[in-house]
Amino acid sequence: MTSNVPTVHDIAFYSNVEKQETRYASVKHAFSEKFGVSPEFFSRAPGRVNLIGEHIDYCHFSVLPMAIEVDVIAAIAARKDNIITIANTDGKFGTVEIPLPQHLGDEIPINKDSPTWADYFKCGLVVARKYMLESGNGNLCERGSLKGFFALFDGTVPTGGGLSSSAAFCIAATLAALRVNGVTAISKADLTKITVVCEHYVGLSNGGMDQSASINGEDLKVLLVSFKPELSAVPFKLPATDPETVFLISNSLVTANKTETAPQNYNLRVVEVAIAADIIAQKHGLNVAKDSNIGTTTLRGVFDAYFTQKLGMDPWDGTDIDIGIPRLEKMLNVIEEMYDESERDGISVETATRLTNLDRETFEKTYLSHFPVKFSKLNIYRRSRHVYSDSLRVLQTLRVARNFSGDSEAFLREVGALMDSSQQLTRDMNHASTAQCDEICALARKNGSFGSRVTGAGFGGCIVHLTTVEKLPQLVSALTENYYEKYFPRISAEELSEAIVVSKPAMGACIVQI
Ligand code: NG1
Ligand code: MG
Repeated sequence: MTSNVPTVHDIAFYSNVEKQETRYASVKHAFSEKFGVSPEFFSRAPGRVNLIGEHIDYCHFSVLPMAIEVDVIAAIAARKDNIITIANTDGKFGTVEIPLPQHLGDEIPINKDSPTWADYFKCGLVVARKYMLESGNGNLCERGSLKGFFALFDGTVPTGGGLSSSAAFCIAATLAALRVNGVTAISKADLTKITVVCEHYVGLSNGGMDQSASINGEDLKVLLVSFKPELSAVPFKLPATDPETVFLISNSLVTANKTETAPQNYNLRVVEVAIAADIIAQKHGLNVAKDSNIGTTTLRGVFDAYFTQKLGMDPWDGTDIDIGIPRLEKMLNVIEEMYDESERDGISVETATRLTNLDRETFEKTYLSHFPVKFSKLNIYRRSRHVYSDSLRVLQTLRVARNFSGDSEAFLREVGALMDSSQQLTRDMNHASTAQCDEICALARKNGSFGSRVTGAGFGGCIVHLTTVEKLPQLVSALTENYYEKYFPRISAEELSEAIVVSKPAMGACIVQI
């Protein structure tokens, strides 16, 4: 992760050349019409799909995502004053003027309560500015204040669909702000490090999977993203298969709003796994560093401590499959032994307070004050099972890839089965699926998918299917007839083509010179 962010001089690099050239030309034209000047460059960042390992990145277990071809691009031109004007080719996002702070110490205000698209943009601005001030990279320090610019965004990543449109947007915004302010090179590692916290500024306690995937994606390679001992993203090819493997992504067209204070809440998962980790630490007398997003221990932290402190084993670097698999299996037994029947369907705040050995006030301050969460019971047992089991599935997937014998059918069946059991967990243990998503998965499995699962945060959004080029037509027509035409009878051909996306692993974020 040390190379520079690639600069794409020739947009023919993209796989769908015609479509991309037309698209860039039309955004360029719209930019000149709107702002009366020509853009100087484009920043772009792709969406991502996660193949396996869900809701475990913020627990610091490794995940297997890939960047995809749909992306967010932004045409940019610097201005002389210090105002940023952002506009979008999609009329539902209004044009917004953002006056920039005049002094280095001034804050850029962000609305956490009901963030608009401009607030997401400001997240990119905040992290870009912080990076430039701390590293001295770029010419912000000499100038003292950020430079204004015009930006016209154009996105093909569906919003609220679990394909990380938000991460792609924040990264494209960050790259634009860096470049306008004189940063001509930044390592992928640094760009990842600064953008993983972008959405914390709009009140989302996300992990680092999406930004890692969007930035480190490479053509035809999936990524092993790890968080310990430090954030890393290793691109690799799934073993060559014949028939050709493809990932089909189908959008359930049910959108999730993760920051709402509904029980189907992303932040609540973050809180539940933090409490789960502290309960294990208490129960087993472990001394664990606090390193989660909300300043508590993580399920990965207590996992490592359990084996090193309690059983005296060597530390695990997080990638050794043969060490990780038996340890995760053991941890699942530990969880089984910790909770009796009455605690498995959720516990009250009183019980959780007792199990963490805290008083009520400290409990609330520690877990419930960072992000808005609403719940009737805390699902500690199920979330712990989910996290350790899905982390196990990631390693099992790597093992299947490592042990590839040349039998493609067997490979697809084995990986597919892991994706299917991950989906079951998502539904039963993490409660992050929906009836529609389950229906799509079942339908797909009967029609040419080797494995199907909700990808990303869930609560709606997209399903990723493992299939082959050969089986694609059957799968697409089954989904079209038995899902889209059934539930969305008025769906247009264009909407349908956006709802079903076939993607191979694609290239990560970059600046496009024009
Ligand atoms: P989505 O909802 O797909 O952007 C979210 C988190 C990830 C990860 C997944 C679940 C954000 C920006 N990202 O992804 O970090 O936790 O859910 O695996 O919220
Ligand atoms: Mg998102």
